[in-house]
Amino acid sequence: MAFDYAQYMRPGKLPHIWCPGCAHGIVMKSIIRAIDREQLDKDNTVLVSGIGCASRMPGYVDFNTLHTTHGRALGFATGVKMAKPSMDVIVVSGDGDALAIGGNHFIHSCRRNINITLIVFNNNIYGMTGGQFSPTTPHGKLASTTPYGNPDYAFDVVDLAIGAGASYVARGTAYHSVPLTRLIADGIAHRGFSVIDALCTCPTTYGRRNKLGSATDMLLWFKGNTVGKKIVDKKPEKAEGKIVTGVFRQDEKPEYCDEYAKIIEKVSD
Ligand SMILES: Cc1ncc(C[n+]2csc(CCOP(=O)(O)OP(=O)(O)O)c2C)c(N)n1
Repeated sequence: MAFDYAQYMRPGKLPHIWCPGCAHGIVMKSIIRAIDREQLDKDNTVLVSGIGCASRMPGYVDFNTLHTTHGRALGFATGVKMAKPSMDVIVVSGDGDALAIGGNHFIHSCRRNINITLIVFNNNIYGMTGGQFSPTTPHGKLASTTPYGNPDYAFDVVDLAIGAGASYVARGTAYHSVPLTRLIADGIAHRGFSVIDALCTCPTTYGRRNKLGSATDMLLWFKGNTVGKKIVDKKPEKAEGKIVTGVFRQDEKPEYCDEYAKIIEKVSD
């Protein structure tokens, strides 16, 4: 039987604002399926975003949702989680939202290991504001603010999250939406801060300017240019020139709200 997305959608909110060919909708569907897979209670689930195209998702789905300020989604989510640790808190963020203006919240959330799942809709660009370069725009690529090629080097979201202390770190792509669902579901199930780098596409403000072909071509690029971590673990040479996908870290580590509760108990005696 076909999966019933409608049970998770807020009535009357579609059509969405995403451009034709935008992959954000695919990532949204993977998140919904992951939530369903983990059998989260809609009334006990909180979806928090900042601002951007990716950050429109809370407007469409029927959870407790917060559409906050640019870069501050993790700050708001941390407040929610600390006030109501029993709630399942999920954050959706663009690469600009999560790693430029929100970069500080990103690294400190990783460091704290608070039990929140962050999905970065990584389309390599500021989509909503017309294609300015972001911290994940590759070196040399064109953006409205780097018309002669980006002189910066991109963050590797996985390396950054691991370095900052996140206890579950994974990368998937919008082309591989079924494995992406599994990566997100495992991130939700993990007790600690989970980061899923969801590679997706912005044909309108990034693809066109960089002559990457149609929306379909951009998605198919992921098929030919990624390799699974399990394959690379056996044959490291397979990673040559490819983006590696899969689970990069999955460690047990004390969780922030648990540690905070212990302190409250200790000082309340
Ligand atoms: C404090 C603040 N600075 C700048 C903006 C303008 N702004 C809105 S969305 C955005 C970037 C969005 O890019 P990203 O987070 O990568 O998400 P995408 O739109 O690509 O999904 C910016 C700079 C803002 N709304 N608030």
